[in-house]
Amino acid sequence: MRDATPQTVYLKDYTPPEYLIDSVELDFDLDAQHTQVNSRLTMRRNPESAAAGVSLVLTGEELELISIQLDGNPLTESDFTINLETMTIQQVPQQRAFVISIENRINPKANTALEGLYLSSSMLCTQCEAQGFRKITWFLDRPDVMTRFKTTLSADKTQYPVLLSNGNKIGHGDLANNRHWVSWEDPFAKPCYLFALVAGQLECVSDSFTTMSGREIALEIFVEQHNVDKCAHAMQSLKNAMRWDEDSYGLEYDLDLYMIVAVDHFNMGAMENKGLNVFNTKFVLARPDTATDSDYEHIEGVIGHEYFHNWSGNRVTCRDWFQLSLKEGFTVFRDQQFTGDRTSQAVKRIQDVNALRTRQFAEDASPLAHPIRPEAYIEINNFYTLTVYEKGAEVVRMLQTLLGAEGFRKGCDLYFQRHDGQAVTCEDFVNAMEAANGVELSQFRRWYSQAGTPVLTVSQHYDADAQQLHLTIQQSCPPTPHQPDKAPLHIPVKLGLLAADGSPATFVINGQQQTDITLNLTEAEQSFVFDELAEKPVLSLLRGFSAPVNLNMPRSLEELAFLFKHDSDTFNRWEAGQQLVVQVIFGLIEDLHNHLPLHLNALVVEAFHSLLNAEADDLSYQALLLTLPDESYLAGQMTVIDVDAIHHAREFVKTTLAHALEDDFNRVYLIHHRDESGKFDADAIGRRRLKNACLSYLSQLESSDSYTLILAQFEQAHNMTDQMAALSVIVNSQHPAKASCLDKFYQQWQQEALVIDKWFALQASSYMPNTFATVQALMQHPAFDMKTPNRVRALIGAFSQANPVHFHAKDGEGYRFLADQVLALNTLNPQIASRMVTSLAQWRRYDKGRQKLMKQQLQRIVMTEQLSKDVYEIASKSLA
Ligand code: 0A1
Ligand code: ZN
Repeated sequence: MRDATPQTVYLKDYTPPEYLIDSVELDFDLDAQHTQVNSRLTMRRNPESAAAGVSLVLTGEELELISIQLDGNPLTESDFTINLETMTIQQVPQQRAFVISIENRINPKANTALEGLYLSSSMLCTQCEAQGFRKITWFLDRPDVMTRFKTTLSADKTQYPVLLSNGNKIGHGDLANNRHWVSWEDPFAKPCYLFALVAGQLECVSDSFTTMSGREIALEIFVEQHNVDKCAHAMQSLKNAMRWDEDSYGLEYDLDLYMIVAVDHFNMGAMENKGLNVFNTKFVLARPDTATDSDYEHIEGVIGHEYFHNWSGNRVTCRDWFQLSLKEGFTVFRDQQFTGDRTSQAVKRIQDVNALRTRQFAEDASPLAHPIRPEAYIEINNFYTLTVYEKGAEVVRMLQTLLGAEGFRKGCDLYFQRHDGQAVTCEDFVNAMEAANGVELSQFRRWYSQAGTPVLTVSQHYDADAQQLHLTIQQSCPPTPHQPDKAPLHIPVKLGLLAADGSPATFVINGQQQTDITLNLTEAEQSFVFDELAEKPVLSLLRGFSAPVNLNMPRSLEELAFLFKHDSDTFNRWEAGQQLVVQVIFGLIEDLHNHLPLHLNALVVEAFHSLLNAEADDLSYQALLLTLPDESYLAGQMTVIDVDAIHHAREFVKTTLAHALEDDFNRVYLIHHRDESGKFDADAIGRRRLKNACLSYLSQLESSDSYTLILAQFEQAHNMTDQMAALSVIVNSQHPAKASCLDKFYQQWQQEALVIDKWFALQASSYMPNTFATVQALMQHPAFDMKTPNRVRALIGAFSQANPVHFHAKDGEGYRFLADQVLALNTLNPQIASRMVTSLAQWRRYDKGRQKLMKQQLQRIVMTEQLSKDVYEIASKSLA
């Protein structure tokens, strides 16, 4: 909990560490409530540090000191001082190495913040990123202090038969009183945020992988016994990731052992601790009847992400936490490429852009906006954001676009070669890209320091006499906190032109004949001329979403329908369909505001009709083409967000399409409906996606035929994708069997925590009336638990982040409810509490009435005593 004024940490204040820790020996005497940690730090002064002074400041929080020695001599009260977050030893040797030995005690069971050493179910585990190691023992808890770790764990043999830490197992043995010990040594120096230990009754699923140089790596996944049958997919994913990193980046695994442990209680998705990843069970466990196709994909993606960190994060790590995007943006980019290669690049790109535009763009447009390399923070855990991760990945993708795949790879090779074993900065990454390619990227660097989503305003003019297309693009970027004015960015803009028959149009630019091009936008306004165009072309701009920007380009519905049919760029074809519907929905919202009757433009019906009757080879892509823009995306496009009108207009479009194209939806549903449970190839997944997209439209009919079809799917499904798809449309309709289906589902799956999370989330995000009462009732459900982050996210998170209509109820009950839960979570788990506050951050985007109600709750939160730094930072910045 915070003291009176939480301190802000600034990037500009960075100085190298005054001391280094060359090696550490850690001994843990493990117990759920009384764990003793003995550490032996071999240290020396850092020759790179310019600081004067002979004292040593170690970080430590919530630790009970037993003893401390310097070079074997006990220190007394006058030799050191301890406050909330530090221990200062008055004097340490300056000219030679010295050893600090500390004994301290911690209580894992009392640790509900899930940072440091904690208890998850009956298992002990650690989470040290970003600054959790200081809750284990006093240390130099900063990523630029890299240390060789040797760790010995001792514990009761019955309760904790498995004892794991980083690196290689170097010894084990029995002790008195049914206890035993295991020693581990990690040969690679690492920052302490990559330290991990796990102890518990765990089963091991094992396999092996032969690397490109022929080394055999043991692969081990540790889970509780009842989950042993849900590890096969994670194991296969790990092997796929290892092979992919060799093939795509030439990067090989370095230890002889790679371990993954799945835990029920985890604040995030997973953690890349060296050789010992700790995962949220959500991203490991899968069986066809318990996990959906999307779950399967996410598992492979997260397993890949953590594995890729072994190079982009561990072998080359961050100098300080402001550089977080150095490892996260790059690693997200790598996992996106991996998933695209494993599934469909077209589909993956659309999913990623959709998530970026609905969620990261909202962050960029809020008081919490920050550059991918932030300049200040109060609590670093608040900066594991969509901006650092997802926008960070877009910045890396732009580098690849600008340098080409080969040039980018050369840059990566140089980066890993130059910096292996070092803690470096985003600047070092860009420097390597420049040096490997002989280019200059100074303007591009602004992407690291400027926040906000740029807007490109586009105008075009076709000159028939000159057979030329003139294109003018202006760039601007709205003000963000502490950044009222923005300098122009270097923005790669990919484009192509279409001829009247839909085929690619050839054009001449800079004397070269082409069918597509990447323009380098560097000025506030720039014009481009495309020659030798005998007829007026249709512009397909920002292909593949080549930069994370908003486009302001007037286009007719006819032009969008044309691109939706013909664009050869899969992203822009999907995007044209989205923008077509967006424009139509905004027209409907205006009609609603003017109390006019609603009519759906025939162009939309026609576009969907021909889509449903066209041949398609990527069915997952086809399903995306059929999916209407999310309500949160639509909200992001409105000056004053009107959640009710958005919902009403979107539902109107969906229902009207369902009535107009009922036969098509039924036919396509039946073509693809078959039982292929257990099959996860692209075709089977695509068939399920397309079929379930049709089912979702058919459910809008609220007819006895549609009820029968949906219920049959629910009852006959042998895979979670189909069962969930059916239950989801049942919950969001007036289906007469709703209550019994929900009940049946619960009875069927009550032993499977991850499936019960889905059951909570589905109900919390329902648009149907009475949802708020349901949410309140679910808070009292015996299966609800505030100490389990997955459950909190499933109920409180889904309600506040995925249910705009009910969360933003006019009377403010949703806001009050959220603030109540934030305050309850504040003491239990500040990280989860502060994540929940972010739903209120966008308060300025709503009408005056809602603004007032949201602001009231933020103020109520800020005024609360004993507020954690995490919650204080988000709530106070939201109000600023
Ligand atoms: N580095 C991990 C994410 C992570 C960050 C913080 C955590 O605890 C506060 C846990 C995990 C990743 O990117 O996967
Ligand atoms: Zn990561």
